[in-house]
Amino acid sequence: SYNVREHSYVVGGLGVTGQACVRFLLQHKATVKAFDTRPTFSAPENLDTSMQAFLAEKVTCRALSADYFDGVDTLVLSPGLALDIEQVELAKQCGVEVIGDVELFARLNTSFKSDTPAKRVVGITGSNGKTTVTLLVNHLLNACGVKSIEAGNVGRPVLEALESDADVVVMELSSFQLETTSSLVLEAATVLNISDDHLDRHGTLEHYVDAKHRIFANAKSAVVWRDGEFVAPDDALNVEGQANAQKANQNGLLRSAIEYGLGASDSGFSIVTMLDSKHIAFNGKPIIALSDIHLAGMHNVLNIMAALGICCKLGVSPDQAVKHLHSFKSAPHRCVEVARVNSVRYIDDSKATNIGATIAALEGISPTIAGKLLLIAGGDAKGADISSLAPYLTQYVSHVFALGKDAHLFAQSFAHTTQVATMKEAVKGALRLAAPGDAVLLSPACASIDMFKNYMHRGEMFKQTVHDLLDIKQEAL
Ligand code: UMA
Ligand code: ADP
Repeated sequence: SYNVREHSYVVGGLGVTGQACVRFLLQHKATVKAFDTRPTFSAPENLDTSMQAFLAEKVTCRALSADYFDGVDTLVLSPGLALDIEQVELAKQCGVEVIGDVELFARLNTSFKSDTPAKRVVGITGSNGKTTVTLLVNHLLNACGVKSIEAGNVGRPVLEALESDADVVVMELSSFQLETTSSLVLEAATVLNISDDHLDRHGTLEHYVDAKHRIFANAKSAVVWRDGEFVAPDDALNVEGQANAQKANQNGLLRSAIEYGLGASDSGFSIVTMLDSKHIAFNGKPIIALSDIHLAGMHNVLNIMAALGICCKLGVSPDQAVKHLHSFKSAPHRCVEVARVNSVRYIDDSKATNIGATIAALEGISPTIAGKLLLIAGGDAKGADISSLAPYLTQYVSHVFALGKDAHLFAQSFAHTTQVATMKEAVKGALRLAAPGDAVLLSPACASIDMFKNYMHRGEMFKQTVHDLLDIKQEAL
């Protein structure tokens, strides 16, 4: 069994993950010190005294000395830090094992408390929809009487979930977290979809798909989008992926998979038409009408199917789970209407930080509006090929207001583009063109960090600017 007291740790990076790791390791009396690569790193406020003492004494923000890893056996690396930075190179040269907090969770989950059984864990990854599906699974399970908690990329560090009293952990896993994970046992795993994202860090699509497919390595079952590319355990791109696929097959992963899609099928989830209305069906039997679903867009129908499939693998039947869909509130900044004035809708989809998400928003929203679609986009494209958006812009969008570092890429891809310097300029420009029936959509296809603190900040700035320019009083909402 794995005991943290028998190891000596370095925690790399002191964001949400790093702080949770330090707190956990200190509490369980492990030997630990930490580094952060930001010279400007400053300790957050309201820390307990042991954390304050730790931060004062045991944190290095300068270059690491050659003997820094002497006596250390494990580096727990934050997902925001890449595996090829010099600190990690040094650790490897010193024979130190590099893992992430999810791997630490995996090792501890089997042996953490002798009196409580290991938590059952399900894992959700993909380019888009992870948070939605994670929150939805968690909601449905709790509504059906299974004590579960959401954790991982969704925001709660996984070690906090380990110490919670939940029986099930619904884990959102980013490709960065999966890169440093090798022994996580999952009751069910899914790669929702794959589109260009984070290629600035993973280099190629092969590496990105590879990282995502690590989710299947120790999974007992898979939930698979029938029409998706690179989402099935045996649909990998290169040798490492193929080896994983073979291992997965030996584990019976494919045989036990639940498939889903928007076409017809007798097994898994599908769409059937009954009395002129479309329904989600499970094993051929209708379970809910699409008209009874309040989450906008067909991409959300896929998300719901994936969530129902995962619940199913934890013993909650789709019939039972589907009754609680209506009480699910989607997370903010994901295709949320923030104002409607003179029959113009203002929609915040700031969470669309890659091309796939923006395409889903365009396809999902355009059938629901009578007039034109005015798009505010741009930011840091993270190395993605913005020109691949061009056909969708041509089909759905009448004008783009492009912001940020990579605004020029939009201008190069789509003739009806105005490059703007601020959110205010973007909203003003859209207001000038908007007529009744139109929608103004913020769905950037890019990260926000070049101009905003994060995507939440960008979404709030959009809403605030819309409200200011339209003179909407907060109380009136
Ligand atoms: N950083 C440094 N030096 C350091 C440590 C961090 O420069 O020594 C920078 C990183 O480059 C990054 C930022 O600080 O820009 C945060 O990195 P981090 O590893 O400290 O991140 P955490 O605060 O620990 O948050 C992480 C996830 N963030 C990332 O993977 C970048 C959070 O996902 C997650 O909620 C949290 O762990 C809990 O598990 C956020 C995210 O943006 C929402 N994820 C990306 C995405 O969804 O696209 C992958
Ligand atoms: P993630 O956690 O993977 O970033 P979110 O659920 O936060 O996913 O959604 C991010 C963005 O992707 C939102 O703009 C949302 O509208 C869009 N989106 C959600 N589900 C899907 C899907 N299945 N396919 C494509 N885009 C999606």
